[in-house]
Amino acid sequence: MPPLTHFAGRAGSLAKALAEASTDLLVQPTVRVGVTGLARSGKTVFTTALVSQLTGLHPLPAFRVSQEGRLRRARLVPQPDDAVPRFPYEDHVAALTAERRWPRSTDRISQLRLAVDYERGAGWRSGPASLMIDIVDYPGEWLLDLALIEQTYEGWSRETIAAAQRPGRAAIAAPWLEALRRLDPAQPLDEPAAERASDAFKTYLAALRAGPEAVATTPPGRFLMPGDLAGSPALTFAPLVLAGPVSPDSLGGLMERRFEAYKSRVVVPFFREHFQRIDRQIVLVDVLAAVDAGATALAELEEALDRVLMSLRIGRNTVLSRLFAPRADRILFAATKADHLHHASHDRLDALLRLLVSRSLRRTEAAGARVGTVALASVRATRETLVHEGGHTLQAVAGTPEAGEAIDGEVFDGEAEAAIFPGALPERPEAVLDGAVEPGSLRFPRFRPPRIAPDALGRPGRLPQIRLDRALQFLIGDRLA
Ligand SMILES: Nc1nc2c(ncn2[C@@H]2O[C@H](COP(=O)(O)OP(=O)(O)O)[C@@H](O)[C@H]2O)c(=O)[nH]1
Ligand SMILES: [Mg+2]
Repeated sequence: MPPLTHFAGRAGSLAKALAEASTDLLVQPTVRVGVTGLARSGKTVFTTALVSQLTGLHPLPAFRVSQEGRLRRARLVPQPDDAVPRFPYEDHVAALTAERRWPRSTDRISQLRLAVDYERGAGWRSGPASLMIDIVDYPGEWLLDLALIEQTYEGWSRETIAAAQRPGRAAIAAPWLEALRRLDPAQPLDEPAAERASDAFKTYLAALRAGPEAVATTPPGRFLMPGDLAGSPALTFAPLVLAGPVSPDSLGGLMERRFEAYKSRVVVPFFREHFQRIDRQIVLVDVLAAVDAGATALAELEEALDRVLMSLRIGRNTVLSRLFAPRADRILFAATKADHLHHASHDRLDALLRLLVSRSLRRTEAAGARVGTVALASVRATRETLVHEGGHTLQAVAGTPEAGEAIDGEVFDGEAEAAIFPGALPERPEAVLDGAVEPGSLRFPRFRPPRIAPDALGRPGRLPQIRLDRALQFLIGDRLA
């Protein structure tokens, strides 16, 4: 009997081994890359540029698989998730190359799948291989909502109203706070009153974003970036001044129910279905815009980074970490639009972002994932040049300012080129946070995308970029080794 048992045991494990080997063949190696950042940080341009560089097999020196000549083919294939809109790559790349205009902005999640064939690096497993890269572009505003999950309606109301009373916000918040005073949470449930309260709150949030803080960090994220929920009752709520428990058929009761529904129907599904499945995350940050806007905007940007890091590396012992432990093991923060600066300042821009992120890492006690920073331009709209001004030679950038852009009183027509000295970032990044850069002293006109010469076959040539190759190496280099 013993031999038979023994044999049966072996057969069982052999069958299991075979089953595992065959599922390995069926399951494609896949990496899910999340692209996020607040509105206008450069997500659409980054995703378009990334796909264009890979599918065009353009040389990317710091991206090892490309540098070593091991990249064979990259093509777009149907994405696995039917419920998520596809990222309209073809429209965006045509806008950039054929029309020389930036892609139109979008406010929702979208996705693409790239199938990459490559040659493995030297070693025992060398030979052809393939990797599916799923790219998910989603608004960074939605990450702000993670903070809501553990909050009650009462706590959220109190905190949001208190934040509106910060000294710098007085003027901006006044109309909303005034409207709040006229609302009684105990008043009978009344839909038009709920709508008015919610509209006044949304107007306040929009004014915050348009004001000197420039960066939006006050949740709910969908109020700033509604996606396909625009106009839905799920977004018709607002904080109220509460004096105690509210009855279900009062205005306060309605608001509380909507707040809870927002959490369970909007926030939780987003974190479960999208955020938690991301393997590698890039967070785009328009650092230059914040530097130029001044100290308040920089402070607000730091707060936004804290919140992003908190959602990416939720502390070990919280309720949130058990619910939403993210699996991303590499997080890259990227300062975008570096082409506005001469390359002498690119390292300074990187150093400034690194300083902001490291301060935030200390505050949030984030741990676990590898965190990197880079200063990049997904699409480089300028070239470098020198300008002579008052006996000095300055390191400048030249490009085509968008029609209507004005620099030193000159208004551009969208065709003429201009060389511009943008100003330089201080050598020590700390100096920026100490206010060494006068708000408005930097010159960052919006440039049109670059003119691209067609290649030998008449196809659109490659889009110039800055350090996009470094970003790719950090994000997925190890998966193409
Ligand atoms: N010069 C330059 N401008 C950029 C670059 N990336 C984005 N932009 C500018 O930033 C704007 C917003 O970018 P977009 O990708 O639409 O931002 P999103 O809202 O995060 O998707 C664009 O319309 C461009 O004006 C870049 O690499 N270089
Ligand atoms: Mg976009």
